Amino acid sequence: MPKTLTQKILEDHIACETPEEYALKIDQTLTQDATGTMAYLEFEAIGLERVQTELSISYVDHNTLQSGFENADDHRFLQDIAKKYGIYYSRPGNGICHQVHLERFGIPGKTLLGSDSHTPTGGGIGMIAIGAGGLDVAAAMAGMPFSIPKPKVVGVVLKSELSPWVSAKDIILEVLRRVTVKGGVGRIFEYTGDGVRSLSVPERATITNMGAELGATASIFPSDDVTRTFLAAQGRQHHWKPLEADEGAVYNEVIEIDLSLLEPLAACPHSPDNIVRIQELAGRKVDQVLIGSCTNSSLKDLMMVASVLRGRTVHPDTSFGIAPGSRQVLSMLAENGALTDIISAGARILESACGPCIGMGQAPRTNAVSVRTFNRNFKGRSGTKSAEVYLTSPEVAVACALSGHFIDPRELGDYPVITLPDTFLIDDSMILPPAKDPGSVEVLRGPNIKPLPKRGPMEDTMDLEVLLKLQDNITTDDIMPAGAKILPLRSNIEAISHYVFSGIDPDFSAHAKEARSGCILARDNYGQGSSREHAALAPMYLGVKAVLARSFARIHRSNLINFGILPIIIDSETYAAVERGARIVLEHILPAIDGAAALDARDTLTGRKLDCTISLSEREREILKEGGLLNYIKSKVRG
Ligand code: MIC
Ligand code: SF4
Repeated sequence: MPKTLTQKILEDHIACETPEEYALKIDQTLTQDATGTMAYLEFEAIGLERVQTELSISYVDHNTLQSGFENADDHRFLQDIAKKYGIYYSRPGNGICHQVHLERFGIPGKTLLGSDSHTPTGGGIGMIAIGAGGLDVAAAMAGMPFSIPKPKVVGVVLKSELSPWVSAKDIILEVLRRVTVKGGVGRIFEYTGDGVRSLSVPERATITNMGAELGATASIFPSDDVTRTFLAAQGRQHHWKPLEADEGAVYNEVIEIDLSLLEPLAACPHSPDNIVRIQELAGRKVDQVLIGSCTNSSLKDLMMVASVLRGRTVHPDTSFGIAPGSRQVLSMLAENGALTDIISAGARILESACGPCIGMGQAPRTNAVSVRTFNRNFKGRSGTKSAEVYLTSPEVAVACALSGHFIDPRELGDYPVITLPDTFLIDDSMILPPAKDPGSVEVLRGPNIKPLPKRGPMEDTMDLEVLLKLQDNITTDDIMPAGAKILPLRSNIEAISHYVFSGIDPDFSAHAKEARSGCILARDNYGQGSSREHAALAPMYLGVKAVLARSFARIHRSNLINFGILPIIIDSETYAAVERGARIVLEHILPAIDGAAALDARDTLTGRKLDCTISLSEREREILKEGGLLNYIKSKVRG
């Protein structure tokens, strides 16, 4: 039976299998600082002396704006922990985790679990790379397999080639247009067809990166000659092996895209699937342009940008910033002179880090139109609530920066010819190896590093106040905002809990604490976006015990279970019948978790019986009964 590439890699990694799930052996893990501090506190709590993976690496790229001691304390802690437990440490300034991982560590055919939702970027090099909460990554570092619901495999057949000025970003925006931000849940997107050959590894990675915005478990490209060329340029040809789907492999669903018919596109505010053609926006004023992020900051992207900028100046009314994806990219731009073109054109050069993508600086002005090559444009994520953020390719972004308004980049004339060198600049001196003698490492913990909050075993009865009634597609940025002010508190749950849902209801935290035990009511795709487990952990700390929604985003649903919060499925009628402020009593929770009885749920204000179900895998049942994954792991270790 011919197999898909996804099937082949998954089968190579199955540690055990149930009718609903695969538990996968994880070869590599990555963390970034904003999720990493918690993940390593959790790894410490598991109590092992060394990580059990083939490779684990800790990147620092999110919290690099050091406006107080907090981030610097976290960096120190991460560096010591890495040294002690057998983890590589990529220092701040070395680049964005996904870009650096692709350049220096990704290996075709391997599995990668990362505490960042854009970990699937690694699919660009032929990995099954999956984003997860920090606790799941801690468990993987401890050698435990990682479970995923058996995915549907979607074959995305790319035909023909892109026209000039149309780029990889437009391919994934087209997929988002067709599939939407919830259409990828439970699926792995496997790219095939003759169009694949014309895309370089970083271009493929732009596409797999934004598979996260589809809600997909992962996205993957074959490992072919293009992959070999990329690895050879990185001095890692020995990591290459050919990998592709068998001829005649059958996919659960198929999407066909004729690349030659694509046009430059944009995702309009405030969702990555709100897609229009650039031509429909033409002429609208643009106040800010930012190029960078793990989606579009490779050498090729920035060489193209530099060559368009050469000899030109940014529009006087447009603020323009560029954050190269890695130190390698930045150094190579500096060496070949492209950086001078960028600087001369008036761009502000930002650190090789996430920066404005996660609201760390460069918040646009009030009511601004901001064009970004990033992957998320959720309301308020830029740091300015009234800003309108559009997501585009670097081609569109640079054209807008020069003209000061939306413009189809095809109006700029001939597309620049970019030839990339056969060998890239390799300097791993900012990647620190772990200590040979871990016993000698002392872990410094600044005052920002607070112990993990705990939760006891699951209760059988709950009396919950409905703290909020929300709509579809609530993001983890809505639940637990990021940005320069809040991100530094990621290792301090008490402090960060004050900001839970603060963009929606500034009194939420105080109110939830007062209510003692509460729940959230929502519609579809609750918890889309980031992998931040703080969006479950901080609500748990405030007494949130259940979320009642029509459906959940994959990573957030796992995070809820990992922290002992019940993910309860409701129908539209129940949603309509329950109001904010209502009290819901849940009874027979434990048998309901076991699947042995129905969950008994009542709205005590109206007396109405509510239609609520909990659908769980065997493993999830055990975790929830223990009150979360950490308790579960400890109970396993105790035997
Ligand atoms: C993001 O893009 O939202 C982040 C910041 O990278 C998050 C992780 C985090 O919240 O720390 C992600 O995508 O998982
Ligand atoms: Fe960083 Fe933005 Fe990528 Fe998240 S999406 S890892 S914040 S660059």
